[in-house]
Amino acid sequence: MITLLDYGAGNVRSVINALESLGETVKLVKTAEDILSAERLVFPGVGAFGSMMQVLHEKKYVGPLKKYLQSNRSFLGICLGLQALFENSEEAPGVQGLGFISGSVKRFSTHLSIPHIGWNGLNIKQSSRIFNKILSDEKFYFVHSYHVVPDDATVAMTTTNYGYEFVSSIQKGNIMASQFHPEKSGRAGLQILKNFLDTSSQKIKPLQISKTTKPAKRIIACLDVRSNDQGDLVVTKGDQYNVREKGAVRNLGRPVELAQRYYEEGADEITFLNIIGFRDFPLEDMPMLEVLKQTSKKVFVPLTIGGGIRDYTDKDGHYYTALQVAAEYFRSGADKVSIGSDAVLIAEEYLKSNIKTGKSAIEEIARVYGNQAVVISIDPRRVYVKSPNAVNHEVIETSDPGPEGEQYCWYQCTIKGGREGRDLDAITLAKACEELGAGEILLNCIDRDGTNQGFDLELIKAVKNAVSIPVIASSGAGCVEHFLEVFSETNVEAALAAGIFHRQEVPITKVKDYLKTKMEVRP
Ligand code: 1PR
Repeated sequence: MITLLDYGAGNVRSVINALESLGETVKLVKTAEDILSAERLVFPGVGAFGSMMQVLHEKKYVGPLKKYLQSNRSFLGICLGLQALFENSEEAPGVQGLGFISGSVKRFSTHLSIPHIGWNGLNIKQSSRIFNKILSDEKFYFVHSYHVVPDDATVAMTTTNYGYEFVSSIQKGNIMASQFHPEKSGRAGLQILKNFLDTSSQKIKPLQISKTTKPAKRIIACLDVRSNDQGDLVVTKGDQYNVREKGAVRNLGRPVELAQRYYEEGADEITFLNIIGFRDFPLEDMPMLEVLKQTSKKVFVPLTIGGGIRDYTDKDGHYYTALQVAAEYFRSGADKVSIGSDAVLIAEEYLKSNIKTGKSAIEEIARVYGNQAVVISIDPRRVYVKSPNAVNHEVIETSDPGPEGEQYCWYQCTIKGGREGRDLDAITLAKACEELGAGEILLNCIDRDGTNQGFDLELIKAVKNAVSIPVIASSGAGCVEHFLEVFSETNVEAALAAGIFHRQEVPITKVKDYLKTKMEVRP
């Protein structure tokens, strides 16, 4: 039996699933007494430091947590559960943490994209049973904008490099805590959890003396999901967003099975897009929630879900906010939500006055679940123009001229799965969404989608250069060389593909094998 502290924000389901997959029974903390009587406690913090401490105070957990830590019983903090152990955080000035470790939590100050999202390595600084059977080139999943700075460097169990070296986990007696997410770090992460649970095992020597770790480029498998004409939920794939062939919706497999296959083949993340979510109310579309629940029991890498995340009034007149819709997805196992159509409408409204209301779906979900949990999915289409001043949009010069020899183009945002073009360009949308608090951009391209012709590098460069949050390049991957091209010619952190994986033309293992001698990828 292991006790887990869920204070109500974020995806604790994944931690529970990971522990249960290792044969543990998980007991959730319901009262302060549960903390005091626990023998092993896991604290997976998600969201923001200030709101976490507020909830811990409201539930009267702060005193019991401090007592538990002082008693030196087995403890594992994850992400914010590590940061909570410190005295304070730049994220919430004036708010006191648990103060178990002296030091503070600071925001990253680096030229690299913030949040630090993705897979990175560990420099082991303290021997610990937790590294049993962990290979030295293993990578772990990070997602954070802040990192801990202990006053006493000897508490560091590992460090990691992201622009500079930061402390990525600590160990003080039986208290361990990591900034990375073992529950989302595939096989290696499950091994770390297993080692934590096995309190009888011997300490082992450090595996690495000193090494500079590097963030890995991520390879993401995307599953476009919808019901086919028989009412079955299927993975489909379009050509330039048309998913029908001879009138019927293409059926490329079952969502949970395919997700599991991609996980086993080494996908660094899985994205589900409910491509007709804009039509229906997603909370009525229970199969999608079920897909997430089932997948998160078997797949231990980050899961993103998109489609239909917006405010909604159902047929009985009940009003649901986008935050409530997102909350349901997080509870079912999602780590991030992706907002498509609604992001365009939100940005249009925001750009009229440049005043943040704090009430848009982007702002609300980011406030509660953290910026890293909000991905903006952009569905742009190229529009050629004769001169850079022809339209009031961000226009780029293109080396791929239009049908009438046009040398310039802009990228028009669309909504409702490409069905409706808007008077907004992709670069302006990306910048506006970053200002509103989005943590990542999923950059599709309708012209390239399903064509196997390679990513639209001009679009990707233009958007990536306009924002400082991570960008996922999407649409058009046809061979392994296209991944090398997008990573060498642009600064994107991740590349996503669908068709080549579904049709088994290029398996993920082949992409990784090809890239591994040329750049940092997760093994
Ligand atoms: O607008 O918030 O309800 O979200 C709907 C989501 O569904 C959006 O993220 C939108 O991109 C997606 N979507 C809507 N219609 C389609 C369609 O195909 N008819 N799919 C669609 C978008 C694009 C990619 C695709 C890549 C890679 N799919 O994610 O997987 O282009 O494909 P490839 O490697 O085969 O070229 P909302």
